Amino acid sequence: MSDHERTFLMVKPDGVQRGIAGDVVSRLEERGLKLVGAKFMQISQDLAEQHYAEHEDKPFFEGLTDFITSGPVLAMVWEGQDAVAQGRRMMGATDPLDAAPGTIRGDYGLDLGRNVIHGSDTEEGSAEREIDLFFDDDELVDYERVDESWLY
Ligand code: RTP
Ligand code: MG
Repeated sequence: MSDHERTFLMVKPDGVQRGIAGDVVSRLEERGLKLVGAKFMQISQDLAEQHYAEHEDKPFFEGLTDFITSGPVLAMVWEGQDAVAQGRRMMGATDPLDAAPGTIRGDYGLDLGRNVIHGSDTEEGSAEREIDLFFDDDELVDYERVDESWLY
């Protein structure tokens, strides 16, 4: 268990266009994760290919990078107890059809491509790699949330 673990979570272009970004932020805040970095941005082709490098040999790679660069995203770093695994639980399964109601993808996802949110997976080093790819160290903010004594 890790108290102050960090994860990279991102509202994808479909989530931004459909006005769900605020709800995603609310859910993560209410769960007790702490926002330490956020950037509303347009992902370049180069960044998309680096971000999804693990999928570069898959048949869906081109569609995936086209989609993630198709409009602005809200890239974020969240911190908290077991933040990586908690983020994945709150996102739900990759395919919204399989995602449980109550998860972000289960409640809002349209299909396998338009599944609203990206989150670092639990593989060792994934979150650190993605945080470094999207954020400089000085873009992450160190502060205490007022309810922090309840969270840890
Ligand atoms: P993400 O990386 O976006 O958070 O999603 P994930 O970990 O749940 O799923 P991953 O296996 O990493 O796949 C990345 C994204 O690629 C799309 N995908 N398409 N056509 C297909 O078979 C297929 N499989 C995956 C999904 O949009 C998934 O979010
Ligand atoms: Mg993934």
